[in-house]
Amino acid sequence: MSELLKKLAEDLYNGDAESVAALTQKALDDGLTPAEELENGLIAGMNAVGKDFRDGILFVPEVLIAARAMHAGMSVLKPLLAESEIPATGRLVIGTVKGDLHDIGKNLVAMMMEGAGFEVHDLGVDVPAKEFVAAVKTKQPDVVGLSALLTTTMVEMKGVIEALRQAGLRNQIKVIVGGAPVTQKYAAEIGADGYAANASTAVEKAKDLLGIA
Ligand code: B1M
Repeated sequence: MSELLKKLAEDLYNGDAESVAALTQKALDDGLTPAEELENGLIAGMNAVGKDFRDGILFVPEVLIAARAMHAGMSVLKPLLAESEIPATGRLVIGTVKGDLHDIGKNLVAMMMEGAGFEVHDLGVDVPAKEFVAAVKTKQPDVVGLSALLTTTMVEMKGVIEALRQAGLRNQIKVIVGGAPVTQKYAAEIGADGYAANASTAVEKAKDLLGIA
């Protein structure tokens, strides 16, 4: 891995938002692709944060500062990830489920879907089932994307699918779920149409489900 990406990951870990934004831009200027920067710089740094958070070396305030640095890097990449020369291929409503405040992965999925030509309606974080139902009625999406990062909140996904069914909307949309604790097996159990492990496979899955090449 290049020294620049290593430094990017380190500065993200340390929560230096200004440097993360500058290095993300520098790496682009040096010819690195947004995907390389994401995987080996920003996400690598955030994975190190996650590990030390789990092990009690970092605490919520430090993680929040690292998340702010992640957002700073992502905002540099956003125009590139969301750049689309092709017309919209579908409409997506996306959100992080009720009780869950993690938005970095969900934002990445939203950016990459936009980049693939989807019209994206992002409902944000901590979104109750009834808000997903209301958005399906007003925005008429083809796909609903649900994100959850906690084992305690992933169960909310089932509630959203059930609420969509009760509102008579389930058959008119495809539901894709994702987030660190979510698996293909869990997606099948709760009756989602698809599971994606990361943002680029989310795009592939959505296109697949809609029959778009
Ligand atoms: Co939280 N947190 N957190 N946290 N946090 C995790 C998730 C945790 C694994 C950390 C750990 O212990 N190692 C752990 C969950 C344990 C569990 O449930 N099994 C945890 C915990 C416990 C908590 C709190 C409960 C801590 C506390 O308060 N004691 C608390 C809960 C708050 C709440 O939500 N109610 C909490 C709080 C926070 C912060 C607010 C401090 C901050 C979030 C800031 C923000 O998002 N704006 C935070 C962070 C940053 C993390 C870690 C470190 C990083 C998450 C992240 O952004 N990763 C995380 C540890 C980890 O995951 N390694 C952790 C980078 C991002 C690009 O990856 O989000 O996985 P990810 O998204 C990926 C894929 O999952 C997938 O694609 C994305 C791109 O590849 N994906 C989808 C995601 N959504 C998708 C949707 C799709 C398809 C794919 O289709 C629709």
